[in-house]
Amino acid sequence: MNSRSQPILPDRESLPKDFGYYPGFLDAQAQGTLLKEIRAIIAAAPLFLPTMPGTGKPFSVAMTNCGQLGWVSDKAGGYRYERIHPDSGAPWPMMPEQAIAVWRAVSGHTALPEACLINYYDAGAKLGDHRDRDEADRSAPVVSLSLGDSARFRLGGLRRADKVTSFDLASGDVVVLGGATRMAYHGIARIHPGTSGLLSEGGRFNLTLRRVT
Ligand code: MD3
Ligand code: FE
Repeated sequence: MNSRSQPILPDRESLPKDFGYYPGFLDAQAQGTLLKEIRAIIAAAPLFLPTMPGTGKPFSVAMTNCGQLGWVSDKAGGYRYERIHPDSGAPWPMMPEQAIAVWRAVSGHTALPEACLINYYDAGAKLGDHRDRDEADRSAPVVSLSLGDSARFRLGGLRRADKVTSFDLASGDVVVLGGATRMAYHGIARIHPGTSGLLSEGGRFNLTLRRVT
């Protein structure tokens, strides 16, 4: 997709029943407000590049967190949740009330999120297919909010070999991964540069709200 072509939308019949898909859930004003909150979080807790357990190879996606717990990874310690930023040692900034309001509206879960991972994709960043298995509590859904350039999202099944459905996530879209889809393989194949004017620098933010403990 280039900035002139249309995003790929999912065939809604083919989506798993426990995949919640809310395209355009955040309007332009809500996206702008949330973006300001993200800018303030990054000023206090700068984006960092996690590294792979064992190899130390850096991710192409830059990350930071807000909330009580944040996801981190490095060569020696591997994937895990921590209460503090890996570089500054400071506690993570508070989760924006607006993000918590989205969780309340779509998660169907009474307990509030403990962690909010903020991913930043520049034009060349991608996230290989994986499952989210670093949370002790996998009964709660994961709620994802997209801001900025569209991204080609890949949703597979519980096994790596299962069929993959691909479609674009656009600025303002919210998706909810509950039930069986909570443990499905998924990834971001590519960013579609120039598809949103929200970020002056281009690229895409994704927020994932989670229960961890
Ligand atoms: C499907 N993030 O942070 S969000 C991640 O757009 C992650 O940054 C991607 O995968 C991103 O772990 C995808 C949508 C998402 C999040 C969690 C899922 C889809 C999921 C968990 C299970 C299945
Ligand atoms: Fe994931």
